[in-house]
Amino acid sequence: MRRLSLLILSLAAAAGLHAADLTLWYDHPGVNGLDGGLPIGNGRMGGLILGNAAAEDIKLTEDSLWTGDENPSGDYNTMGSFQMLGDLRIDTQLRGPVADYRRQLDIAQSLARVQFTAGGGHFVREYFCSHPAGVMVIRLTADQELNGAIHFEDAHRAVSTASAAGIDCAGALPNGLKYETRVVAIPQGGVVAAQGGGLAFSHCRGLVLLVAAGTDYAMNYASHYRGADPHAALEQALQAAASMSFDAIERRHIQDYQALFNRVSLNLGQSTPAQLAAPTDKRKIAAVDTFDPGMEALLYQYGRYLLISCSRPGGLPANLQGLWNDTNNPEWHSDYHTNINIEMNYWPAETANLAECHLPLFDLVRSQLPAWRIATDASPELKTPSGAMTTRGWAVRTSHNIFGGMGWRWDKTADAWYCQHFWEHYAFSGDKDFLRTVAYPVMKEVTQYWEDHLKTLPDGRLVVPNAWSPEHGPTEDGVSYSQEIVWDLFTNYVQAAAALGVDPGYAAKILAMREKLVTPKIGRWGQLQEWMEDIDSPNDHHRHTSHLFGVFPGRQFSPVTTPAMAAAAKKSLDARGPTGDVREWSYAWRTALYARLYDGEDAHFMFRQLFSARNTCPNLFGLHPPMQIDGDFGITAAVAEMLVQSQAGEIDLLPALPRDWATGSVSGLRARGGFVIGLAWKDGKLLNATFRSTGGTNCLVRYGAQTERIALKPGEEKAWGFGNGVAR
Ligand code: FUC
Repeated sequence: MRRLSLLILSLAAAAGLHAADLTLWYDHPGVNGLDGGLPIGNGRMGGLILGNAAAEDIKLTEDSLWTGDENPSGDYNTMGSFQMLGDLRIDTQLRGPVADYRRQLDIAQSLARVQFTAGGGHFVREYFCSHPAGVMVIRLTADQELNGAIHFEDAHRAVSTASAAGIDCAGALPNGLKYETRVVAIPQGGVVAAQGGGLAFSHCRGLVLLVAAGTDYAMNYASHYRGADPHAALEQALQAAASMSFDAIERRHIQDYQALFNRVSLNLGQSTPAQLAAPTDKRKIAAVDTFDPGMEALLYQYGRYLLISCSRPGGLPANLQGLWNDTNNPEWHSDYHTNINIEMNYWPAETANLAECHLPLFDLVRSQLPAWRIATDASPELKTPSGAMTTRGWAVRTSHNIFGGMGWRWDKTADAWYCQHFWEHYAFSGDKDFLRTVAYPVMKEVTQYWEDHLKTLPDGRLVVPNAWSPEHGPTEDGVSYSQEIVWDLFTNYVQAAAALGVDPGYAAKILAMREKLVTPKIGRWGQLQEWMEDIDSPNDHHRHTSHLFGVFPGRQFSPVTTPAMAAAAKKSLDARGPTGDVREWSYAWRTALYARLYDGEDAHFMFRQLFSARNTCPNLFGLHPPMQIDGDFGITAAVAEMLVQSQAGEIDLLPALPRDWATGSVSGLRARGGFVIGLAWKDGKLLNATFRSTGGTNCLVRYGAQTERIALKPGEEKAWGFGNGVAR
């Protein structure tokens, strides 16, 4: 690679962000909450904006509003469920029919907006949910007087009271969880008065609403997952917000949001004027078959927008619906589903430069461990191969809540899958404090669990006993999904111990055990076997691709290190195909798998399926019902895998660039080892690359057959140029 003395091309400029490409917009209100509402959130509190002109109805949520408890039975029916907080209704008296309607979500700024004309007047509504202020803010403005009413309808029938200070609604769920919602209305001109549990506003030039909500949930087993009554915190947040101007709260919100969002830009080319002119719901359908570069970049960035909006330090992690809900009986309880879904939610966190957003997952898992240990120790299903009850470590079922409660079948190796996330957070950042104090204790405990629970076959090899390849096939020893996850755990554990310079003897023992793990075989039709016996069918189009964990998100197999296994994985993946029992998250996983197998065309094909009406709603959420948000996050992770990979001890540039993405640029993608990467390419050839060290000092860079070792000082940035471009 030739070093450029001058960085000719500024990657940020090359990215040429077009505001139109970062806006979802519609010419009509949303029909239902989850599939039509535009999601806003500040990590803890969420809203779905339907945008009806005369009668706005915002579906409000708070991430800790859950029924359920520790659920010792493990019965899925009694585990509890994520709830809806309530409906915030804004009724406006409009004269005449509505015209020139537009509803939009600008993900470059995290602002939603509805505008229309009616009765000769022009009306605008702005909505955002501020993380620093801890409140949702809504502003109504018009070029004529605003008159109407505001009501909050609690989803659990708690009664609202109203006074000049606003609406207050406090209640408790059957599990004793206390919650409260408050709405403050600040008129510009005109008056606001209490009326029938709500507020009436009249003769206003504008109206600002501040909404705050909270519960007494605490992520702490010792306090039975209960903490302070929410009232005081709500009062404080509302008073602070009310003392600021709308513009000042909005400015602070945008700054806070953009500090995360602006870290990554992606440009895959220019959409046509016709594509840009189409509303998002129509545009996305067309994008299945006709390449729409702006729409593809939008879907990538939407995953980042959603993660910033629903997973902020101090709050709970993204659940099966992120942070959004429109019912008290969501599908699958809107739970934390361990056999793909919650992990997929966090696949983009590191590569998409949102590492802080990963933290709620670690907080929740650690807070559940005392309860999970008790349940694990008590379960006869989790005896060791010698018949003893568990004494070290923990396991987790397929579903869990936020109170230490779990439901459905044990997902035997999900404990080790969770450990992968703790490890990855370190692998990208090199943060030894995090590794020492947070990740390593969790990883070591789960390693000990597997030290105790692996079964020795007569030939001395080790298997996970009685496991299930998620939701597919028999329950038996040595299924590839579980073998690969334990391989991943042991590999990461050994590296973690070495990085910290601790437990060398134990790490050596674990490394020796890893070498004895049964690894997947190549079967009769050349496939990577899902089970120890060669029973995979080439006609099986199951939605899960669990046996390919070792390709992605694992790192056991790759075209460079294990070409035969990579070829077998490709056979399996091709056979699973794009049709049959395939869901939006399945396409995201398949996209990432093809990317890891250096197959940009198939990756891109799978990616585009997410635009189809069969897979996503008009608001680009996973299809409803059952609504799941995992695919939105999974696809963001998969796009990064198409552009930069770093799992194999080297940084691989443009490993799976599809033909349609011939010319483009990206900046801000993170790579393991402590690097931030920017790339620009043209006609399928790399033009230049920048590497910024965030702690990393040395890495091997691959571009096709070429490799080069680069050295950087922490904080240093270097650029390489390639003239007219170099082919991979
Ligand atoms: C996965 C799927 C299920 C369901 C669940 C929430 O485990 O296999 O079908 O979508 O997620």
